[in-house]
Amino acid sequence: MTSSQFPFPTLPRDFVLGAATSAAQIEGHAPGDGKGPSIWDAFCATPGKIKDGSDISVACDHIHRMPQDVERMQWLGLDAYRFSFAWPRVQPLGQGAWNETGLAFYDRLIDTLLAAGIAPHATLHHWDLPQALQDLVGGWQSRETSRYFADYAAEIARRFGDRLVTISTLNEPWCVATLGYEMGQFAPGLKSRKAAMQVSHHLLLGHGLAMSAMRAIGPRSQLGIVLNHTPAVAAEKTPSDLHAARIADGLDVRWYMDPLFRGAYPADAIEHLGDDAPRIESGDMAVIRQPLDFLGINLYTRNWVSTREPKIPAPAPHGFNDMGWEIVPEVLTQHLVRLTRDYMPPPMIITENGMANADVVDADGAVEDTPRVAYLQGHLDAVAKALAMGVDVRGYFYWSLLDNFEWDSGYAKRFGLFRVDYDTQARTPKASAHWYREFIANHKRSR
Ligand code: GBH
Repeated sequence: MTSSQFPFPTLPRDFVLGAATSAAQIEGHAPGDGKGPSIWDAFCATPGKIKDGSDISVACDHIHRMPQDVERMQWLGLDAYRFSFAWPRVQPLGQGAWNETGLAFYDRLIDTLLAAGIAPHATLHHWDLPQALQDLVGGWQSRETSRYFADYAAEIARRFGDRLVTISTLNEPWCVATLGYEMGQFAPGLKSRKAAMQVSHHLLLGHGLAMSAMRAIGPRSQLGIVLNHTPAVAAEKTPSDLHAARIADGLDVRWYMDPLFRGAYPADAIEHLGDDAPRIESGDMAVIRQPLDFLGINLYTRNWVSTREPKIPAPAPHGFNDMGWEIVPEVLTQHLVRLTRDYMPPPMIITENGMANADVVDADGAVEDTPRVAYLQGHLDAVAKALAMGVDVRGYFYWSLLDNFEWDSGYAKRFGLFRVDYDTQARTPKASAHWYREFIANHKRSR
């Protein structure tokens, strides 16, 4: 994979280049180590929920292969690695006793990263809620969970706040609420918009309570949140498409950004929701709106909104990924500019960006994934363009380091820089890994 075909974008000297994973998607189980079940274990055990019928009991077996996986990060030359703590590994019931064996794993992971010169960036909740909280109080449908989450956050800040560079409270609350409680596509699999919107509020409340609890500990880590944004674009400039795109934006981008930065849910979205709007107690919005040290943005694609029948298809000059998501690198530039203009956010980090690809393994075992190289190059270039326009973005984490458990798609969709053979657990760097490695080496030379 040559740099002449995919030229290296120029980024600032101190720009952080990394890769990301999450606990439920890579760790797997180590029987007898005290980890409690999460709602994703239960969801995987429900027939028909995971497309290939798989589960997360082994995944990438990272729990047993962590040191070698850190060596792979070192081979890539990563500045930083973003991982998540599995709440039920740390605190099996989501309240009460801490699991020292689970905490010791993350302690080793962080020290191994630091010894390798890789900055650890952690997320507290990447969707694997302790099943006990789901059973006991209905998970995020209850405000109790927001309070338990803050206790857990404080414990992590207390134990690891001297070594973690950043701590993000939540990963993608939109996915948790909407995909988990409205669409039934993710755990716990409910199908109620009313429940989903209440959940979104409790997630934000949990974020706010966790921020306060962690600030009280005074960790050295920067504290923030990670949001996923799928910018909505009207297919035609008709009142109907423009209105639909506006509502989609209100329920995705503004639903989370407005409470965090303006202290209120967007009025048009509240009106659109009617009876499904969440119940808010006095003081909640002040808890949610507190200064963030950084804002993590996950961006994969845009939302092409067409209300005409049949729908106007997305133009997709760069095609679609293996999930069927349109590839539109320029949306990343446009969206970073828009967030800066509308919210004056703290420094931003691209905490996820990547693509699933039906990778081709050659006869000699090499993994050919040119579309991923193009995606990576295109989006790093989009970040460089946003920087040139004055946006404050400090880092980029490719999703994902490894092929892994892609939630309801099981193991069928591959986002990794490394291919994982799930029979042998062998990892093979793809062409994109070689390109990213050369790009990072080139970038470091220019420092
Ligand atoms: C992330 O979610 C997750 O954080 C990560 O765990 C996951 O593995 C990764 O992405 C890949 O899925 O409008 O139909 O074109 C991203 C979730 C992806 C949700 C894009 C909205 C829009 C699809 N978002 N999606 S569409």
